[in-house]
Amino acid sequence: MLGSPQLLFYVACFVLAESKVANVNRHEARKFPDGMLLGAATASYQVEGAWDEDGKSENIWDTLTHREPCVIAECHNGDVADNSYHLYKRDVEMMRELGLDFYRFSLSWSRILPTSFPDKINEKGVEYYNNLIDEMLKYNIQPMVTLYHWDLPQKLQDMGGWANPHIVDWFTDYSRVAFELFGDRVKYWFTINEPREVCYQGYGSASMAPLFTMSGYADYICSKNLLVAHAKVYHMYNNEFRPTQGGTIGIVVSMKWYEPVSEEHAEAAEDLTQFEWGIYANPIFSKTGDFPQVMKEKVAAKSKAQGFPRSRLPEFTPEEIELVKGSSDFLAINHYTTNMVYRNESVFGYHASPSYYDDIDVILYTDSSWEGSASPWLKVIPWGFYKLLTKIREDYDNPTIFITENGFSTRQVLVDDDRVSYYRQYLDVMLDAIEDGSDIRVYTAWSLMDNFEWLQGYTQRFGLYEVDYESPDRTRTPRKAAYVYKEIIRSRTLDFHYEPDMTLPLTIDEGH
Ligand code: GBE
Repeated sequence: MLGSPQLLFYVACFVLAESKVANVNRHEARKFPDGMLLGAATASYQVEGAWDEDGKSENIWDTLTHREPCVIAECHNGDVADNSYHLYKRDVEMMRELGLDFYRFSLSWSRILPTSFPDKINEKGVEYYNNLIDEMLKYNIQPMVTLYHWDLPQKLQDMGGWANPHIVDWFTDYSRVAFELFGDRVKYWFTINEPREVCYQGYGSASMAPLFTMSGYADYICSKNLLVAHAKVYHMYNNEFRPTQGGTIGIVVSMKWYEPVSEEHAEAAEDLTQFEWGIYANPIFSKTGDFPQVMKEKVAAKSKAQGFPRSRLPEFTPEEIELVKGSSDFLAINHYTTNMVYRNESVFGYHASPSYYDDIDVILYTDSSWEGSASPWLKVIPWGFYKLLTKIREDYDNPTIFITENGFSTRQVLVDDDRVSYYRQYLDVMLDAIEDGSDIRVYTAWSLMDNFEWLQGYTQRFGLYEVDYESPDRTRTPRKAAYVYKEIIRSRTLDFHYEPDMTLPLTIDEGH
């Protein structure tokens, strides 16, 4: 019977018809919910340049890139970067070309407070941010401001940076100045961008400034201080500024999805999740607060076996647990990609000990069959984003979510079909999660334009606009993804079939 050509014909017709239906459904144009805000982001050190102009003092990225220029790809640095300090009007023009609802940027601490402290406020630095904010507001583009996106004043680093508990006061004092100066016009605040990258990459794995390698010690101390500093600033805003300024404030956490290689590795994936971002989400968004239980237990057990008199993971006092719990109006997520995870005998002794990854006892990797980008770590796995959003909805009682970064890297190229495809697929599953009930209010493309990609310099490009680093005026040119994103924002619709005409310039629409 199986051999019957007639039956095979029917089966084939059925399969074709079904797959066509599935495809059409998948690619039907989809509306974004009313009120959803669509924008793009950058960060101070990555775009501003003007590293020593008008009274700005040095931060840890200035120091790193000058002291050890060639730890950065092609010995690049952010001395000029996109020169946004001087070209902010062009930046706002691009925001208008795209029709952005908002623009997320960060403040340079050492530009506003050259001594690191509020004893002296640098008028010129303040003027730059006032100009940028006012220019945006003129065209109804909301500023969303990150207080700290990795460029710590060098003096504070010399005093231990995030490993010194006094950072709580330093960060609170600086943040108060920012609220006082800009809070009349800025209604969306983010305290700290990506604590994991600040603490683990900065103090543990030497992959961000200040390039320390004290994994399993300094990274944990940093995490605790950072959470307390964040919470103090949250409560300060709440008590001293929200009553008159009426804005909203929260923390930005980088979250990958961790997929177990099979069901038997589910626990390994969950453990890793708790170490990687539960460490920041649990103290703020769980009902109990505090570091995740599994993390406390694992680090305490390892520390004991290693002969330490106490856990290498510092403890919160009961007051600190209460202070940190609930200290965010929303959960802001930066999401890019997914990793596979497993745990078997081969993991024991695999990582240096003591260290952060040795405490977790897992191995992670990206599958070689996955579609890649210009960044080795960034693979295109939209289903991971969907699973992540589902987990957050379930674990933390459906918090309000802002997607504060999502994006894809290429080399220099204007027709960036792979970036277009990435954005469409990730937005598509985000809309699936919203349909399932996730409360997602904000979506942010990383990035408005190419910029200084940290240790990768200008070799990996995330921009909707390409930046020409050979030209003195850092010419910005819209990529295909810019045309596509503009149409998404204009129509409030995700349409996989839209093809822009790139022979036409990307111009400012009426009303923008
Ligand atoms: C964001 O971090 C940052 O907020 C933004 O500043 C940055 O430009 C953007 O991502 C694009 O990278 O070889 O696997 O060890 C790991 C996202 C590099 C989180 C990539 C650093 C993901 C943290 C390199 N990761 N990133 S490796």
